[in-house]
Amino acid sequence: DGAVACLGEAMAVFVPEEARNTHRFLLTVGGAEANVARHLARLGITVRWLGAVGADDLGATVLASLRDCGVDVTSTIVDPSRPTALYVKESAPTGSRMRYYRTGSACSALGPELLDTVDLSGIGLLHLTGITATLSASCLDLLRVVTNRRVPDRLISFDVNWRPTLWRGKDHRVLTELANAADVVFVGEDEAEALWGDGAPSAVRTALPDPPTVVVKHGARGATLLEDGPTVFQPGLAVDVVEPIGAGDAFAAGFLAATLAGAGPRERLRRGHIAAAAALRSREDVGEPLPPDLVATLLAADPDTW
Ligand code: KDG
Repeated sequence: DGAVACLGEAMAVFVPEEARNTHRFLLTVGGAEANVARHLARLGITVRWLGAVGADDLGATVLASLRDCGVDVTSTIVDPSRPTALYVKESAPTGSRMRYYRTGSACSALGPELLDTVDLSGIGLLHLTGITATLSASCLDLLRVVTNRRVPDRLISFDVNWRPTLWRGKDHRVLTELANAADVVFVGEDEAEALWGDGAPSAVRTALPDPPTVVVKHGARGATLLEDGPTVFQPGLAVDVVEPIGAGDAFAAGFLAATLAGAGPRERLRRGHIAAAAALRSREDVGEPLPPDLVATLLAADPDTW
């Protein structure tokens, strides 16, 4: 079945109204897995979000945004005793910085018992990220159970999503373990360098020998696909970057949608870059998609002209 489920914390996000922080913020929506879900829905994929929000206005905003994009939110847990998570894109000398307000959030209370209440039959791909592993001990358990309880015909995709502030004081080796239990793994070169001391694709393969598909992202330079068969490098698109947070989620969605459609290696990477471009051009996590005629031109272009 082609349906996808994305499991992880969706968040309210305050984004500065202007490029320079004027102390006026726009209320938007983020959370890595929820971002992937929104991109996938816009690409025509049947997708469900698995997670929790508080019984509060921020939770209602999160759910409205997911619903508006076409994401199925009927499995959402609404927890009246905990708040919806929030983060703020603060301006910092090096660009935006994420400040989290998520301790004790509704999603942090999720655990393996979630699997007793949601029906995953019909789900052909389950998307997870390393962020969930940091939210609480029960969330880590949930990821462990999900990745151990493998079902034939259901792929698990895992974006490492290294977030050093969330891992402070915790043992991040579990990230490698979880990634190795997945079928498709996304990792940035910089993340690989932080985790394994080397971001080169060959070093990533040494750290992650098990997943059949590993994508190493080299920022604006491009991405490398490691699978059975030849290694494929696809340069990225030249984009006037407004704000980069969320681009990795968009990339994952574009790549996964193309994978589900049976596209070849280069097109899968290109679809990732095209989706990422939309996110890079917006201050929000998820931007407006590129116009379809531009997408068609980009897909048809020679790899070296990107
Ligand atoms: O990839 C974007 C995410 O980093 C952002 O939406 C917030 O989920 C988030 C996180 O935990 O960093």
